[in-house]
Amino acid sequence: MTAVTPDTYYGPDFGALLDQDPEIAGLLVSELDRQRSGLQLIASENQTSPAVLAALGSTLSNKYAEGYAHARYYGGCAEVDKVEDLAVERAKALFGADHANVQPHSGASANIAVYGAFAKPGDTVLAMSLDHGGHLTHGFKVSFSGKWFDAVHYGVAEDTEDIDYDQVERLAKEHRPKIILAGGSAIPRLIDFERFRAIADEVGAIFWVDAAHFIGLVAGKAIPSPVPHADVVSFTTHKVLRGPRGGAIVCKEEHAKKIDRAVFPMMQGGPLMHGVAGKAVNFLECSTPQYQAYAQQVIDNAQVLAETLGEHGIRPITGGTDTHLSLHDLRGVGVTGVDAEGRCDAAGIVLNKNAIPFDPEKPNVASGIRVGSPSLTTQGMGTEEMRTVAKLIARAVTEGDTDPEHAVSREVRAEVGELMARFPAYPEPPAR
Ligand code: DSN
Repeated sequence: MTAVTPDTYYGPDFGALLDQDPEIAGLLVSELDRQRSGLQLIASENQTSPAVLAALGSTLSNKYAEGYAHARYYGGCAEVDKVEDLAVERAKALFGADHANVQPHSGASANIAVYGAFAKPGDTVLAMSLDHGGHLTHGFKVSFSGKWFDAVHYGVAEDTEDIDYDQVERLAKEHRPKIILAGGSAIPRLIDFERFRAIADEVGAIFWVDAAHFIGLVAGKAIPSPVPHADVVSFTTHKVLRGPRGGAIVCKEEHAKKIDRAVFPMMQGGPLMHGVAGKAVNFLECSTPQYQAYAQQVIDNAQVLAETLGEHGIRPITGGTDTHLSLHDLRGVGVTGVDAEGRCDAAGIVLNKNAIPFDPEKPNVASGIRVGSPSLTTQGMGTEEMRTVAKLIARAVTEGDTDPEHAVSREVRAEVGELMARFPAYPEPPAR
């Protein structure tokens, strides 16, 4: 384990934490150590910058700022008003949006606000089913969204494994939903926003895109944007986008008041101003040519990962990916998702089991894995390394074991270690 020193962790005044609470300080360091010692392939994770971490660890955490900039319910908000103004202006510029709300604490919170703005309990919402790649908050039965709204679900077509747009249109005409929602957590292909818009217009529905997974690629201009087509776009700021953990919403001007009122006071109290500052820092980072190069590399890397895993019999759903993630069917190699996840974990490779469309297994077993390239791309790996990573995943999945002491686990872990040494996550900062 890395020695605990003030310089080890990228937070302001780590020394104070170390003195006061060595137990928690030690856990922060051992988590950093974990992030540094394995391949992080969870498609929804990334490694945010030291600058964003500094904003998150700042005294902005102390400030109550209920309301919006220049219209707060507390005094002393002059400085945080400037922070929120910057975050909002940067978000609008980055996404070409009429309006931005940067206060949602998370993606789920942002989604609650969108429902709150446009629907009442009992209203019908048309969204992608979770087992075909949607999300819990898109009407899954045990989520608030499935309990409070009448959720109707579309899925993917059996032959293409991509969104069945004809089904979306058929269900929209049949159920006349208040909202049509596009997006999800395991969709490897680009979404046809024009087609969704046309369907929503035909039935008079609000068109909402939950862009949490891919908004970072949109910010980097690597894939088309939903913003010109959708009434409202919700997203998280910590996935490909690489900002702080949090949520945000952009929308058309006509919906701005509704969205703001739904975030506060309907859904949240005071915003997390340190998080808002982190979002502002991130939006500025995303406006650079370096970020655009990263976004394109994320896609190039994901495509090579998907293709090479396919060459090892681990078939990519839809035949590949246009984005940062691929979903793989393990039935060809006779391994379940839960076993694959465990075998990879034992070999120093962190990824998640995932249901695949029409999965015969239960979700906690699953027939697939989901693989994402953002973290490794942030570490500077390119397509050559992705071929190596895919081979290591394939070896761990097909020959490995959930026992970290198994020979294959040890061998793969040693190769992972070499790769991580060449492309470290959070390299040691230069001595000051
Ligand atoms: N849990 C996130 C994911 O992994 O996709 C979505 O909320």
